[in-house]
Amino acid sequence: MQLIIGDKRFSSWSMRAWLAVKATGKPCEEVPVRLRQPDTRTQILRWSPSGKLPCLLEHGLAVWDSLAIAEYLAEEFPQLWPQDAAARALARSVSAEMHSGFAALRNEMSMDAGASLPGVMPSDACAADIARIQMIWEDCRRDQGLGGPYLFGAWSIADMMFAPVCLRFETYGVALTPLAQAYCQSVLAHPHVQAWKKAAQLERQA
Ligand SMILES: N[C@@H](CCC(=O)N[C@@H](CS)C(=O)NCC(=O)O)C(=O)O
Repeated sequence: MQLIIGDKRFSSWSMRAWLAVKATGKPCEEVPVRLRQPDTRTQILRWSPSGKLPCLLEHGLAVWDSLAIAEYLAEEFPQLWPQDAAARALARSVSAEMHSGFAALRNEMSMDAGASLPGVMPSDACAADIARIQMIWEDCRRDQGLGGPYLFGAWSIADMMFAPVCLRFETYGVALTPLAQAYCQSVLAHPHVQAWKKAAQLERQA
């Protein structure tokens, strides 16, 4: 299996797929592509027909788009989603909401993993995104998160979808409710998130 990813500093979508691969424990070759270079598009199109990363390659099959990759992996590793059907439906809902929404947050607080950039004043739209994300986290943690520190107790695709948001909140010093802050700390302490952040910091120094 190969996972084609963008820079660990910047590529939040790559991070989500990478976390899903890591959670499977399956051997996987990482193929990095530098973003923001003159030949980036050409390089990406060698692998991914959408011209976007991440892209997973296995058995001659290309799977692109972070959520499609997570779903592909979950067919073989169903433990990536919560086991209870109702919890799984909620986990899919919040993952899809993350995947298709929060444009203001993504534009105004772009990911620079491990950087410290406090002082950005969010627009009303960005503040609304931040409030909605905290509402999602509080609802999931309250209703489903009893068995562990994550949204549905155990580490799941839903947490992987929000992990880059936790990095952004850390980078931009976003003030959070106590419950959201505690959840964010749990995600940031996850060993796979730590590993991604460390690699991003090495990229910054290179
Ligand atoms: N919906 C896609 C979004 C993928 C995406 O926008 N990837 C960015 C990197 S984070 C990309 O490949 N950009 C192309 C470029 O920078 O040229 C997903 O979930 O994977």
